[in-house]
Amino acid sequence: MLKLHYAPLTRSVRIRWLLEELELEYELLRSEYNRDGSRGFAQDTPSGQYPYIEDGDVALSESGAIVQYVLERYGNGRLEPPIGSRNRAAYLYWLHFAEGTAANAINTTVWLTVYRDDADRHQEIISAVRDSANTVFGKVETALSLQPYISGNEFTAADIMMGFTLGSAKWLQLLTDAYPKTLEYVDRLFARPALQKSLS
Ligand SMILES: N[C@@H](CCC(=O)N[C@@H](CS)C(=O)NCC(=O)O)C(=O)O
Repeated sequence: MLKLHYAPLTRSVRIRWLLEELELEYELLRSEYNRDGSRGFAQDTPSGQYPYIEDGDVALSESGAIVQYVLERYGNGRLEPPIGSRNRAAYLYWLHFAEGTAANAINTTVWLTVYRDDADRHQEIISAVRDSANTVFGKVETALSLQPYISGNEFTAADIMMGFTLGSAKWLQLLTDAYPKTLEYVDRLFARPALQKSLS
């Protein structure tokens, strides 16, 4: 059975959410997040980070890679548009945009405001990060003005990747009511039973 190394409020929520949406059986190896921000890779998992999975002789980290692996192995076509279909490119874009681009602003904000207590000495960086986050939210708002989910009319794993990122942005008060469609989208995603279960 697939094992998920999980700590609350980390990116491992994405994987638990995915597994719950797919109604797969899995073993949850739960521990608390080590808040020692003085170094990276400080977590109690084989990779030093969350999430991390073990599935037979496969071991994997990186939430985007894990999402793709789980869908390939257990998805049976669920939660992603088929290869070659109209929405596939948009799906891949948002699936990777979450960690490749959108997470940068979130990571820097967490670093400066959660792990350090001298944010007031870094106002220039904080302001640049806010601009970059607003560009991200602008792109999301535009996508959601065309369709209910990030890459089309259906809920997919790209919503799982982006939902965690945008939920973090809301929690950090980076995502404001200047982006009403994005806020409504985040609330809609957070109302899903599979995500609610993954937060406990
Ligand atoms: N891009 C990676 C980021 C992994 C990551 O930074 N995980 C955080 C938790 S959300 C972590 O474990 N950080 C602790 C550390 O590096 O010590 C992913 O999407 O999995």
